[in-house]
Amino acid sequence: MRSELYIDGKWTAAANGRTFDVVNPATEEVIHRIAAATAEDVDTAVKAARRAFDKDGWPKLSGAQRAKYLRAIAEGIRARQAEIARLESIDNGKPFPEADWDVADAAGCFDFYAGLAEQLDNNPEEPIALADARFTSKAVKEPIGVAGAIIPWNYPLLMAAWKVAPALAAGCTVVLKPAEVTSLTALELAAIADEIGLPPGVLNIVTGSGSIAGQAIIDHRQVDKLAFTGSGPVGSKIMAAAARDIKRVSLELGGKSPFVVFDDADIEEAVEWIMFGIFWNQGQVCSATSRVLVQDGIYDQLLARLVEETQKIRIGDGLEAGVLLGPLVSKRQHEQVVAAIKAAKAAGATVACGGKRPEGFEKGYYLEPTVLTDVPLESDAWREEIFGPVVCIKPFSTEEEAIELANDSRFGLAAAVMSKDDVRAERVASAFRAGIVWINCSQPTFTEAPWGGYKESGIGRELGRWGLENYLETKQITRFA
Ligand code: TAP
Repeated sequence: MRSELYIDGKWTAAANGRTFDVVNPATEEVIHRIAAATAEDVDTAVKAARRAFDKDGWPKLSGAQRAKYLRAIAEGIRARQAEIARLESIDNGKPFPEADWDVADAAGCFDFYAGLAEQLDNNPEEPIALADARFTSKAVKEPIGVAGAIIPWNYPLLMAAWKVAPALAAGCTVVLKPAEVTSLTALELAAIADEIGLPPGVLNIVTGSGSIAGQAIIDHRQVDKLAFTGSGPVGSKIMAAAARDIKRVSLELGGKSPFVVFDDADIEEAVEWIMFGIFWNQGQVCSATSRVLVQDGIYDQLLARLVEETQKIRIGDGLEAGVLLGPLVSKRQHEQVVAAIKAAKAAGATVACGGKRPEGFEKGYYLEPTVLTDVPLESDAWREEIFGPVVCIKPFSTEEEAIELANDSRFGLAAAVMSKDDVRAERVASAFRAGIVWINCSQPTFTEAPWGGYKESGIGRELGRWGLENYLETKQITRFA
């Protein structure tokens, strides 16, 4: 396990020598200590990234040359997939098979953006037809510069890949801050970048707190672009900081995504997707379909099956074979989710199952998967992101009512609909005010497809070619005669 900052191609302690503890959420034990970056460390990292961009020539490499580095990183991740997945599981709590999946996905993300980096060479400029024939014009794409990336704890390595891969493919250099509670695998990414010979300064990883290291990144004048995934309040702070010197910003924030199930749906299939949509990763997923709306013809039967299946979920340490639900990521997150369930009950909701620490688990941040009914429409449980294994389920009668309830949210990250009637499913999909819509499923995520939200769920799109655009400027070059 690495414990130092990775700045300018070197491993280094924090300027003031401070460290923070890494806690395994399954056991509550301190398993490691990591350097806590200061503003001075962030400044050193940004200056290294600046030099790598302005002087050392990273953006001047061809896309094909950068692609070689990205593919080598992907290979490096794959070569240690099981080891990295194990670290992810003991750091975040997620079951090992989920962590293993994430690590493979992160490698795939580097491969995908290697392909897009190569394509930049094929289309270096776009001719523009002008009405005035005395001029000729073209548009070219150029990297923005130094990107500051700040990521959350729910998909530690994958979120790093979603930021670093497109940024490096575009020709940007990066200073990345992982979440304090899950920094281990970002440091492994730095180790891999180092091993494959990524030039110094191109990727810098500064571990530490949001209020010190994160704030220093967003405040730094020499950072050109901020890419953030996390909570709405921090997203707002980032936009405000970016406004001062007009940094480019992309934000992927929270959600309270609806899942509308019509009464022609297969109940068993619906139950499976509902559970996947809220219990995967302990429900700590920005796009989790946490508000389930079920047409009244099948509501009672579906609820009974959902409760029955939810109670069968095997809870335990993520490294234990067969475990489907690990602990929540931290003590703080556990307390917040328990408080949200308590508040839901006080507001009138009924706990159909779960809602408490499972029996036999004295240690670890465990929580039973929870189904809430009778949740008042105006309550926080219905409106605010809980970010835990807690689903609210409600009946509806008509398609219009379902759409109105689904869209009645300040968020708009994702939405799902299930029906055997394809025309209806497409109609509802187009009525949803959300950036990602799933028909007859929930949560599948593809590196090739755009990811991001409407309304307060964020700005900009990650993944696919849209993810690359996040790190590119467009320049117009016009010639007279
Ligand atoms: P945030 O505070 O938003 O943390 C996300 C990242 O931002 C972390 O790396 C964090 O660092 C950093 N950060 C915090 N304050 C910052 C600042 N002033 N300047 C720059 N960076 C800063 O999320 P959280 O506290 O971990 O979780 C709170 C809630 O956010 C959760 O309950 C959940 O509802 C939501 N959340 C949403 C998502 C997604 S994917 N939408 C992901 C995680 C959490 P530190 O963690 O090191 O302080």
